[in-house]
Amino acid sequence: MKKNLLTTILAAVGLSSLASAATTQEGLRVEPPCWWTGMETPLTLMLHAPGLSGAGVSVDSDGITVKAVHYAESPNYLFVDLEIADNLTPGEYTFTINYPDGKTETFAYSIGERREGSRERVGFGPSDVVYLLMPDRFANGDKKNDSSPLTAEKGNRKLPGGRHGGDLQGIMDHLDYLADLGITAIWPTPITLDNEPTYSYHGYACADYYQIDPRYGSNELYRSLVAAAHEKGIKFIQDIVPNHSGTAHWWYNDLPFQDWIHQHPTFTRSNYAMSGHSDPHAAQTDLDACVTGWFDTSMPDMNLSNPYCLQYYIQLAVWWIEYADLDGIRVDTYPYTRKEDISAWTAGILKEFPNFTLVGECWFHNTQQIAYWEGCRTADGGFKTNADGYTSHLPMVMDFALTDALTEAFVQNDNLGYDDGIKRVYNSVSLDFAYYNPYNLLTFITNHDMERPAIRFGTYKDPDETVLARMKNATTLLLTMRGVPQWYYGDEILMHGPEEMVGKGDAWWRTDFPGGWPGDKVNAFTSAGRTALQNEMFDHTRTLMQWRKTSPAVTAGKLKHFMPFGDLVNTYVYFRYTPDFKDLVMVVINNGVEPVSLDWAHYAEIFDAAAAALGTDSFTATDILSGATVSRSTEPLAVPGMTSLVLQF
Ligand SMILES: [Ca+2]
Ligand SMILES: [Ca+2]
Repeated sequence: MKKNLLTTILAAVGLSSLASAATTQEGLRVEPPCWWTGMETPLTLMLHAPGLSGAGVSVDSDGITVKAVHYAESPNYLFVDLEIADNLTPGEYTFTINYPDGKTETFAYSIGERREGSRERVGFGPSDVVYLLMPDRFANGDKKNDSSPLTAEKGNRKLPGGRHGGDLQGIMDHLDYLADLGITAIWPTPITLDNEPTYSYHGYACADYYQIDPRYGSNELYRSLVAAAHEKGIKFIQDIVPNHSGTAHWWYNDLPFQDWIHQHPTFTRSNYAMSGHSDPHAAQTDLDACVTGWFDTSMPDMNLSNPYCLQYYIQLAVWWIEYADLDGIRVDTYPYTRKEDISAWTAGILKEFPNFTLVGECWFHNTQQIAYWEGCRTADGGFKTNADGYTSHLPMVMDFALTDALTEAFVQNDNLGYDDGIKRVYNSVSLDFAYYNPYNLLTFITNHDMERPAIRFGTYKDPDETVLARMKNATTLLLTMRGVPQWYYGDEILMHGPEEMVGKGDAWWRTDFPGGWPGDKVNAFTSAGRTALQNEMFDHTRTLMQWRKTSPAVTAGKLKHFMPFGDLVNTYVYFRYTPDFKDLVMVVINNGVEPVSLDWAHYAEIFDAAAAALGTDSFTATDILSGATVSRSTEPLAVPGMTSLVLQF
């Protein structure tokens, strides 16, 4: 996205000081902390201070109209509906609160100028590779912020579930590493304040939606990081959780409304049964238990059926996109909110940013249930709608079914049943009819909630050649198959986690990237610091990620796949191609331990169509992985066991 640099700088300078002034003024909290002219989203300020109920609000500009003031059940809130004239001069305005007892109080509020082209920003998609990292575990660029006087949990790298000190500066310091690897987007797990007393590093129990956790940095540093990433051609995705907040959130002990969160006589956990949304036979009581139960004891469950709450969550997402210049949002626990409410939330964001990408975590094990949540735009300009009339408005969902399939497939290298081995992947992809756009699914080998592939494809011991071969094949699949590949930090070096952490939960697959901390004995950010095995994995990944950017067949082309069968029972062959066949890629993944021979004639339907389009029946390719030249001929194509070919014709 091209931007007017001067405008961006001026907006940044103008907003940074004012944004913090609005949130830190003694006794009064104002959210969102600033806003912009020319926004589609209606603006409702949430004011929080003792005794606000009954107060009036005025402002020193004809260009800003206080349309309505709403009181909450708590006496300490005001919700102020504002209308901002399109021609309002960007700047700082003074609002006056007139308390019922005659007292007055003023606060400054900044209405800035939007970034040029902000509304039209285009989100991430199939041309991208998304790098998922946990900021506490990737790199520690600032040891001074490992603990903060403002936060409860202090840094302690010895605790597997503790705060290890990774931060935004650490990401900033390794942008060159990431650009060299070939990723084009970064998705960090949540970076806003999580102030739980323990186990806060994951960030999913938010304590302040408008503040970057000080152990990660500041709002200003975050904005600088996104800008620096953009300079290197890397997009940025923010992880936002509209389903729940944290018990340490500032509003938890003074809720504006009793139904701001879902409350139960005693702690009630969600039944996690998200199937009720799409199940035509579901009992309402089961569905209610899913959407109103808490995800965990530290995570109050938000009620987006409360219109103020819904508006609050729409605004905060819009605010971060505009403030930080984002390219995407990853939505945690998407189906744990009532489906009408989460749909309204998503639609509210897309109203402001029609071409933006939100990807929802809809963690189901079968394709039909995942596809229910795909609510992408259709060719006629509407949104994909299910047979029962529901649309989520969600542009992208995650292909958990493919992850399940490949997890099983790549460890089955011998002695197969009919639907075993790589056939599992073929079978999963063959269900793509359920999607409106299967090319726009987020695909992944693993994420932060699953064991790493170096564990799943091997043992609890350190990875060996077998794990490497399986992981290379899985990587070839991920980076050439349809979809938007998402990569989990450290898999490029076969990160594994120590054996003593077996059975100790998710910290096992969230270990620190070696070399990310000052004084680390090993620095795997450099080839010199990696083992031979790690370098082979890194080079395989890097080669494919860098090449992928150059291949329209893979990033925008079609897919045709051939069933693993007969002598090729554990070999997956598929083609990616542009409609004009000018870019044609043949992928061969031999998941079996034995070498195989491919008969070119079996793939005649592709080569005949390409020959007709190109006016030649001579096809010579380069294997992107080995550099070898391969020509279609009457001789069979030999593929060694446990290897893959990526032939670009
Ligand atoms: Ca730090
Ligand atoms: Ca919920």
